Order: sequence, then structure tokens, then C-alpha cells
Amino acid sequence: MDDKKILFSAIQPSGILTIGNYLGALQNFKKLQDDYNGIFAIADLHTLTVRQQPSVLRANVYQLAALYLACGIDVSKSILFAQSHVSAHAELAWILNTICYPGELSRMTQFKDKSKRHEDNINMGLMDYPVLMAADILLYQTELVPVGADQKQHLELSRDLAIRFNNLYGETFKVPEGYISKSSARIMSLADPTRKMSKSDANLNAFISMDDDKDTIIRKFKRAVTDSDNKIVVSPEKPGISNLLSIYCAFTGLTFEQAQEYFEGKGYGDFKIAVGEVVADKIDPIRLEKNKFLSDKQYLDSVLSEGANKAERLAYRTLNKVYKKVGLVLRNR
Ligand code: ATP
Ligand code: LTN
Repeated sequence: MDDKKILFSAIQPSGILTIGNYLGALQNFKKLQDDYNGIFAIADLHTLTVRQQPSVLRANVYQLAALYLACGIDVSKSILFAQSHVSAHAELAWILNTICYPGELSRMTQFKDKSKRHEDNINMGLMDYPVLMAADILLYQTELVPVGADQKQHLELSRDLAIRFNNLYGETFKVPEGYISKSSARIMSLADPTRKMSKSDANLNAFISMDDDKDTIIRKFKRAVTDSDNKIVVSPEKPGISNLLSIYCAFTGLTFEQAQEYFEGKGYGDFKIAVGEVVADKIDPIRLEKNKFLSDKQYLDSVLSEGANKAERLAYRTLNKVYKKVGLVLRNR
């Protein structure tokens, strides 16, 4: 690692990713990895906060590793690893738990949201989720964290915990900044444009998965909920059309003004097909590339193992510092 700043981000292997994850997270990772020392994790421990089928989770870990690579994460520049392979994450989370208060966690939007959706399994991990995320970030002396807008509150807690620890025990952690790209920070559901597009939505028509083929993508866009007039403009009264325009602009690089001008006088039908086409053109090659990586599990295992070795060295540097500061006796190796 050279002296560039550290960038850290992670994604949960909780299902096949959507174009929301791609635009809000993955796409930015590739762009940023030249200017930063990128560290990218598969947040498998986080995923356990919602009930998983073990065989499906295991498959999803490989799916996500392959997708990271297919989206252009270059392991000669960046570190790619699974969170559970570096036990320092769970260890630092324990220490941070001792300076975090239940009130800070119970008021988190995602906790409240997921508690409603998983009423039968409101577990301690679900509430503690942001503390583990803070540990992920702070272990690497991270300066930049690219995420979608939904993670802003969690990131704020990571900053608070870093500052609190530094005040209590002396300068230990860098205080991270978020990187939330405006145009694609929050892609909304195709079935209900007032809700975030989410890979765990029970309605398969609500999201475009990175595994969908062209026909499926166009069919889902054709069904996307819009309003009754026929104007293709961005407006708070037109959340459905605004969302489709955001997606179109994010995939083409056009501004809203340019896209609105382009679609002036056209109907919703043509517009929806055009959105579907630009999305399919972009994600089709990624899906094919991902499938190539997936067919070589041995290669994926070796990438993750090398990544964990590199991550572990950095992580234990910080963890040892933390253990010393709080008064633990370091093991003599
Ligand atoms: P789940 O449905 O399992 O809660 P999710 O689809 O919300 O998951 P995460 O794994 O929590 O996805 O998020 C991975 C990354 O993708 C995060 O940086 C998150 O902010 C971003 N992200 C998720 N959904 C969207 C979205 N609809 N628009 C933009 N970014 C998103
Ligand atoms: N909570 C994030 C995933 C995540 C993460 C992180 C993101 C876990 N650890 C550290 C950035 C930095 C999510 O669900 N989107």
C-alpha cells in the first residue's frame, strides 16, 4: 500500500444485488480505486442479523465476490475480502460497544425499519449492526466511505464513536468522511417510487437485479409505476418518472435537462423501453463476466484469502493500538 488515503466500503451478501446497489455503491468503487487505497469487504457477519439459509448465504458470498470483480475491482490495486475472515472486526466491535449507548442504536431508521419487517426476529445483532459497521471502517484508518444515502446515519455514528474514543483514550482513529454521489444515491422501487429499491423486496418487479436479462429488464420497466399525465420531467409530484429519469441519467451520463429535452414529445411507453435498453446494455456484460468468475471457485477462494491476509495486517495494527490504549495486556508472540 502506498501513501494514498484509505477508502473502505462493504456490501452485504444478502441476495442478488440490484441496480440500486450498483449505482449507489459498486460503480463508485471502481471510479475511486485509482485515487485511493481501496479496501472492499463482503459484510457477511452483518447479513446474519436477518435470518439466512446457510447454503444460500454461502452461495451469495461467492456471488458478491464475483460481482465485485466483474464490476472492475482490481485486486492488484485494491483489497477484496470477507469480513468474517478477519476476526479483528468482531473484536473492535466489542470495544466500541463499551462506548456506545442503546439510545443511539434504537433510534436508527434502519433498525426501526427492519424490526418492523422482521418482527419475529428482533435480535441484538440487528440493533448492534451500526457498531460492527463502525468497527469495519475505523479498523483501517479509513478516510473515505462511499455508500448510498441510506447509510448516512450509520456513518455519522462511526464518526461519533471515533471522536468519542479519541477523546477518552487519546488520538487513535481517523474520523472518516462519507462519499455519497448525488445523482445515484437513492434509486427507488419500481413498484412504489416512495420506497428505496432493495434487493430483499418480496415483489420481484420492484427491483432490477444485476442478474436480470434484457427481456426481463424491459418487462419490469414497462410495468414500473408512473402517474397518469404523459410528461417526462423531474418533479416531486412525479416520483415514478423522476426515478426512471435518474436511472436513465446515471447509466448514460446525461444531465436531467439533456434527458428531458431528448424525451420531449415522446410517450411513457417509448421512454420506459429506452430506459430498459440503456440499463440492459450496461449490465449484460457485467453479468456475463460475473458468471465467468463464478465458474472458478478456486480462483475466488484465492482472491478472498489473499485479501484477508492483507486486510488482517492493517486491521491488527489498529486493534493492537486500541487494546493498549484501553489497558489490555498484549499477547506476547
Ligand atoms: P437489503 O435489502 O438486504 O437491506 P440493500 O439492497 O439495501 O440490502 P445493502 O447491502 O444494504 O443493500 O447496501 C449496499 C450498498 O448499496 C450500500 O452502500 C447502500 O447504501 C447502497 N444501496 C442500497 N440500495 C440502494 C439504492 N436503492 N440506491 C442507491 N444505493 C443503494
Ligand atoms: N451497512 C452497509 C454495509 C456495510 C458497510 C460497512 C458499508 C457494512 N460495513 C462499512 C460501508 C462501510 C449496508 O448494508 N449497506
